[in-house]
Amino acid sequence: MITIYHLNMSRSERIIWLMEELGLPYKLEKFQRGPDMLAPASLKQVSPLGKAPAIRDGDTVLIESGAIVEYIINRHGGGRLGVPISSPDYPRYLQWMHFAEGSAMTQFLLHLFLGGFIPGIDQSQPMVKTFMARTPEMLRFLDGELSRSSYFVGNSFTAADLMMNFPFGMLTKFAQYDLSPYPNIVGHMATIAKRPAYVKAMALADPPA
Ligand SMILES: N[C@@H](CCC(=O)N[C@@H](CS)C(=O)NCC(=O)O)C(=O)O
Repeated sequence: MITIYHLNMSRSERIIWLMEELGLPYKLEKFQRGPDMLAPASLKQVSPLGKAPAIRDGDTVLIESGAIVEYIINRHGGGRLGVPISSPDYPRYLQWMHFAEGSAMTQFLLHLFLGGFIPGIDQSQPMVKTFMARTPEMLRFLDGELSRSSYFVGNSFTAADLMMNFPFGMLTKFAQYDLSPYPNIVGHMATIAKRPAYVKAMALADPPA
């Protein structure tokens, strides 16, 4: 059985959610962020860099959420929630699967850190302004992409939606970013929030205090 090493308020919610979507059994080991919001040192016992998510499947330990999602879908999920290479939707699927961490999280974390999470950043610096302005630019682009369909790929929910949901949640919850000017993104988040597997996974990932 797969063990998920989960850190509260973190990307490891994706893996719990995926297992719930696929109806696969798993064991959950929880780690709690400290007052500094960092992971506890004990997470390094399973994940060399001390980050979440990590999973163990027999002798295999995997880190990196996108890789974990693809691994579970292909090795344990019979390809469900993935898109086959032969499908015309495959290129878009691949793009959004990687965009979530490679581009969206990179930009949104920069926004969080430059935008006040790290005290003392000079907001008037041209480079800071440039990087901050890239957030609405990216959101406009993503909102436009979601104007074609409620989902990132085709007309049904795939793992690409599961990957892309966390960056939006991170912006609203951590950076208190107002997404209301982007109705298609807000609509995407609302559609996702109705999924029973999502509701169950979020309650397990971050139970109310
Ligand atoms: N790209 C990695 C990022 C992993 C990562 O940075 N995880 C964060 C939680 S969202 C973490 O463990 N942070 C704790 C820390 O930095 O101390 C992935 O998607 O798995």
